[in-house]
This record gives sequence, structure tokens and C-alpha cells, in this order.
Amino acid sequence: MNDVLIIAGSDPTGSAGVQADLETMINFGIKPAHIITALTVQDDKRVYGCFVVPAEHVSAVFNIIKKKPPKWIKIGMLGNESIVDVIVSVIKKIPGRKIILDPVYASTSGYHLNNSRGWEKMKTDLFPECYLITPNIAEAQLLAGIKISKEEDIFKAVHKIREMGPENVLIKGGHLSGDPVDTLYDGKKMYHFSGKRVYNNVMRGTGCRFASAITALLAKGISLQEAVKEAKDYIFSYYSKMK
Ligand code: PXL
Repeated sequence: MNDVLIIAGSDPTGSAGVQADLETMINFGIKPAHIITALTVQDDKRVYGCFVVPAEHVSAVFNIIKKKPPKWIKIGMLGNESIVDVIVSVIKKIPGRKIILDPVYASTSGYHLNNSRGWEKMKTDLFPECYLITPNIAEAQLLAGIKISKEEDIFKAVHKIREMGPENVLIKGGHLSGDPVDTLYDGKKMYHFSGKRVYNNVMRGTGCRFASAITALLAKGISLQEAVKEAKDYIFSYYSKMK
């Protein structure tokens, strides 16, 4: 088996979720293993419903995968607390693991992609296991418990979120006005990554693709800062072509 694993929900439109993750990693020459946590029902306008996969399935696939455990694990939609429990108990047994978590809260249309117990468990049990987490502004506000409307707020939030356990925190500034600036904090220094905004109607799945691109680049041996920079360029060029 391979060195990269995706754990995420399915989006039948192919715009977000595990389909977007797979497409991105394949574009970087990586063919990851994947475990699906939930099956959403959606079109390009909104999410209509969701069937969370039984945690036993996640556990059974993990049981096979763990014979040759992956080093790089990218996690997206979690669904509920039972899935978080299974993931946490298995990953803790993988030596040298690097977990990249996109702490997905809701779809663009507002549908919750984790329940409240799952969200809380993600913070307490999964965050301390993570190498990197990549919240957007809305998720960072929820996690840090502060309103983010300007740069200083991002600095406050990134510190608060890092205190919750992840080694590195990357807050994506795309949902603020102006050109998107992402902020990475590794506990010592803060790094800023500015980019150009893409304007079109197909901007779904940006968070999934961004975290997947970073994971793929890390798996290829590139440093975190360089991976963020290259992943940002990839996202710009991917969505520019989609116009
Ligand atoms: O972009 C967040 C996201 C993640 N995973 C799945 C989704 C969505 C948004 O709709 O459907 C499966």
C-alpha cells in the first residue's frame, strides 16, 4: 500500500470531499489510499442530506491499511464522534505519522458536516495528534471563539488554536475581502502567504484541494512553508482554468 491516506466524505458532484482530494493528489503524482466517512447527497447548489458511514467500516478498512501504515494522513469531513473515536485510536498507533486535518464544519451552503459531539471530540482528541490543521475564517472563529475581521484578529486566533494542540496552524484568509492571505504559525514564527483571488462560479472544494495539495507536496519531501506556497499556486491555476 502507499504512504498517503485520505479520510473524507464523498461529494457526488466531484467538487469537494474525497473526489476533490483524490483528483488533487493524482495531479501531484500520488495515488492515495482512502477511507470514506460519509456519503453526502448534493448538487452544485446545496447539500440535501448525508449518510454517515458506520464507524465499524472505517475501523475495518483501517485494520487492513495498518499492516503497512501510511505516514501522511489527510482528514476532511468526519461526520460524527464515533468516526473521530476510531480514527484517533488507530492513528495513535502509527509511529511517525503526520496528520493534516481540514477541520470541516459545514458546506458552503451551511449544511453541517460533523455533529456537535464530533466537533468537540475533534478539538480535544484529534487536534493534539495533528501536524497541521487548515481552518478557514469561519472555522477559525468558531475554534478560537473570537470574531475575525482584520489581520490582528487572525494573529490572536492562530495562537489560540495552536494552544489546542496541533503542531502547525494555517488560517486561510480567502473569506476576508481583498487578496487572500493565509497565515501559518508553527509556535515560533508566523508566515504569511499572499495570493491572487480567482473569480468564477466553480469555487467549491477549495479547502479540500488546498489541504490535499499540501499533503501531497509534504509526502514528496517538500518543507511545510514551500508546500503551502506551491499548493497556493496550484489552487490559483486550477480554478483559473475552470472559468
Ligand atoms: O468543502 C467541505 C466539504 C468537505 N467534504 C465534503 C463536502 C464538503 C462541502 O460540501 O461535501 C464531502
